[in-house]
Amino acid sequence: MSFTTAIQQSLKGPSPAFGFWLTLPSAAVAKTILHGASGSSTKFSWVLVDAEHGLISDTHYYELNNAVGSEDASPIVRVPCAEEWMIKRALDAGAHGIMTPMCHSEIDAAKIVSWCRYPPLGTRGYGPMFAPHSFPGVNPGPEYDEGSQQGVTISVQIESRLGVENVEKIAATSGIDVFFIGPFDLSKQMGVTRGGEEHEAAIQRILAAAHANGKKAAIFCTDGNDARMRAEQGFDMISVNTDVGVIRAGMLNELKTANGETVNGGKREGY
Ligand code: 3PY
Ligand code: MG
Repeated sequence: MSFTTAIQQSLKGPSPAFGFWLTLPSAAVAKTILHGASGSSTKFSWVLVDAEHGLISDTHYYELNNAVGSEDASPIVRVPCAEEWMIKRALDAGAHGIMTPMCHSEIDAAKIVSWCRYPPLGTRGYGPMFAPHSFPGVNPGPEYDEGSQQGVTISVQIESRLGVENVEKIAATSGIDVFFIGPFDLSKQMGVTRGGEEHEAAIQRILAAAHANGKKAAIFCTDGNDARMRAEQGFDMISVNTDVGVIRAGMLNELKTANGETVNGGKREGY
């Protein structure tokens, strides 16, 4: 069995790799969304397991990674910050990919790649007793050890003014697979309006830099319309919505309908 993941397969396909944000430490929520999506013309190929802002921590990684992996989707763990030990813990618990917030330079990017790979390619410490469990068909030992060297998807978030200024250099860093835009932080860190001209110019600069270097560009969206617009712009990987965003909006809309109010599906302002 060759080492392959749902996200890597999906990124090779003709349409964007759609995923969603998991902020609740619940395998049941993840599986409720993923399971039995076969009737649909598209499916989620990845789930962002959010240990930066979500209620998820290190102790939840193993169960969540296995739940997502068992549904033919890839768990990608967003670690709280770009540190070697945090990335190691996520990978050892079976993440198919990692995401790090706030990548500001090519020096940051090169370190992150090194932390994801065993020597001689990098400095990842060895001990993947549990990592293969979330990779269907991948055996412990050489199959995981060798396959994961290139098979783990490495994403860095560009979401600061410095990150945008350095994005062409960061995008040229070998080993980073995906440049993931965090639009909320990007607007706050740049001190510009989200959705305004400067914000959008920065987003387009990141997209262009990724593609000019043969890399994938990804973005966080707040609903399906936002996601469709980014798909039409050529983004390769798109987060459509969050678990809590959908639960809250869905429940409030049902309440409005029950109360005889019009439901217009308006865009929300936050996560
Ligand atoms: C941001 O918008 O800042 C993100 O990191 C997406 O979650
Ligand atoms: Mg962010």
